[in-house]
Amino acid sequence: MSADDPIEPWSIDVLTLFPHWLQWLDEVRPIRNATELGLLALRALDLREHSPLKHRQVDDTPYGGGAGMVLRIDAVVAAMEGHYAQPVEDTRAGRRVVVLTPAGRTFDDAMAIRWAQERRPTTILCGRYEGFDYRVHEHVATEEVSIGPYVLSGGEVAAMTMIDAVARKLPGALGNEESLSDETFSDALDGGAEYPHYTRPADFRGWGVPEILSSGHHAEIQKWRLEQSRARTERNAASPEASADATTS
Ligand code: 6GU
Repeated sequence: MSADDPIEPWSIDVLTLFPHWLQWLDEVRPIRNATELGLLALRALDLREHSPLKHRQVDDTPYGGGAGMVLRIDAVVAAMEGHYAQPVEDTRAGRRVVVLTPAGRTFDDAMAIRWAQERRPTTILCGRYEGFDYRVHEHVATEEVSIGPYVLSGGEVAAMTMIDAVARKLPGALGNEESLSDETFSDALDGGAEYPHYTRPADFRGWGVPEILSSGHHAEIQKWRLEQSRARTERNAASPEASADATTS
């Protein structure tokens, strides 16, 4: 396949009890660009829609007792088979099926880059309550992913976070491709923090702009930016107290 061959849009489906929450994504500029360029096809699918149970029930009390409710395996499989019109095994063989959980592997920039390169059709399962019956992880999902070391009330915000991060990696999603190569985590900055940016006015309430930026010495400016990036990376890797001190001085 040559680079000029038309490519299928990358399909990302989010299975959730609250499909309308995902509407936020439609207004995010890089995601809109990727969609309009035919690179991305996003859908929010209703987890309740195909429930075989009375009142479209999807959750139940946990075996073994304990607090909260657990999302049922039969409801999840019914939703998957209803939406994809094929056995869940076939969907699992053809798509990346991500179950969102704070106990999963932490999503990072390297993962975003890999996903955006592979463009493997993806389904993201959003849990609520105590999460999914573990058979969803064992027999439906291909991987467990978290967005960081804290617990959210559900997976929807995590799904939107990940989709935002991957969509902006697609070619043409950002107006200006340079913004990708020089941003935080990029190789150009050794994986570190982005350098600070300033714009007019040059003086605001006595708060100035580093003089070097108006010097016109491009090599010097590059050097300054790299130094700033390194210092900022170190500062924010240190204790929260040290970071707060450095940014509020
Ligand atoms: Cl993916 N889900 C939930 N519920 N909490 C999280 C998370 C995911 N990632 C970090 N915290």
